[in-house]
Amino acid sequence: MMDYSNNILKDIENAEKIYIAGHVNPDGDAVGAAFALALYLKRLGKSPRVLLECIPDRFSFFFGTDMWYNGSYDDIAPDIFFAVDCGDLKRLGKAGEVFQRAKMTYCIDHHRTNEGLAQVDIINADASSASEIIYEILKQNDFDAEKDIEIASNIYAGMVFDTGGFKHNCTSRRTHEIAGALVEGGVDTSTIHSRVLYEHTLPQARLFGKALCNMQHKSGVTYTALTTADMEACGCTSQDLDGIVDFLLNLDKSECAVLVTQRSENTAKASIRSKQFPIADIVVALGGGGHKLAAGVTCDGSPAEVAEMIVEKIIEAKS
Ligand SMILES: [Mn+2]
Repeated sequence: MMDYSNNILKDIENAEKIYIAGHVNPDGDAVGAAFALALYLKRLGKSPRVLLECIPDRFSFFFGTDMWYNGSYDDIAPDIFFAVDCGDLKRLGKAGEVFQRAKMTYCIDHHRTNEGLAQVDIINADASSASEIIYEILKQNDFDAEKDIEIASNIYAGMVFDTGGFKHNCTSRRTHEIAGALVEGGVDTSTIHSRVLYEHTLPQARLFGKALCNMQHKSGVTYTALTTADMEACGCTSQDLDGIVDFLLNLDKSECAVLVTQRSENTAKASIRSKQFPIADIVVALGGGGHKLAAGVTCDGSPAEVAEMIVEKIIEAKS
């Protein structure tokens, strides 16, 4: 097991203004890890605030979301800033400015492409999720997350999200051991799995249908593109895309899958997944980041153009 013991407790003890932030368009791991850490700091007598650009509705069940700070970032000058589940300063969005002003910075992350961005980097690309790393940090500082149902539930939900329900190859024996301890601690596993992975709204189902209508396949790569107009027609935003790219990847003919969605007039974000072929290098070369088999990048162009460009690069690289 990686040794996470460092001066974190001393740094926390000496700090008053503590801020925690996750990546933009926060997913279940970013929300879970951020609020698990925030609750831990609260148990230590601190009053941390969490900076996330939003808390998507389906993650509103996480504990501690009253610590979400939704005011102006202008005057915030943290004693400590924790970036969690974020492999790249750009991905902090406007919280990145707050990061720059912090006296002390920590990064707690598991993205393989993270080369370090804080004064103290706690990065383990072998961990399933940032939430799993939070569990280990607490454990090595003599705090048993499984004995605190709120922290335990947040960590469990973050792990479930990033592992796709303990299915993706980032799931290790240790991931299952931690999950086991959290289950023993009483987390409501079936509700968490449903909320994090399976519950969808009607608009999301319509968007899913649109994505499948637009689907194409070329040389082992299944891909689809959605414009802002597509999303609006279904009553959706870019927060409603979960599950689409994984569905494309699970098709029998898919070695890789690409979902491209429009983000502005002339930019589109690609989410790329692979069953085996490593895609991180292709994505990093385009200015993005992620993991060996799951990564993302924002590029100039229409969704269709960006999709064709990335699909060509994947086909070229794997042939
Ligand atoms: Mn993550």
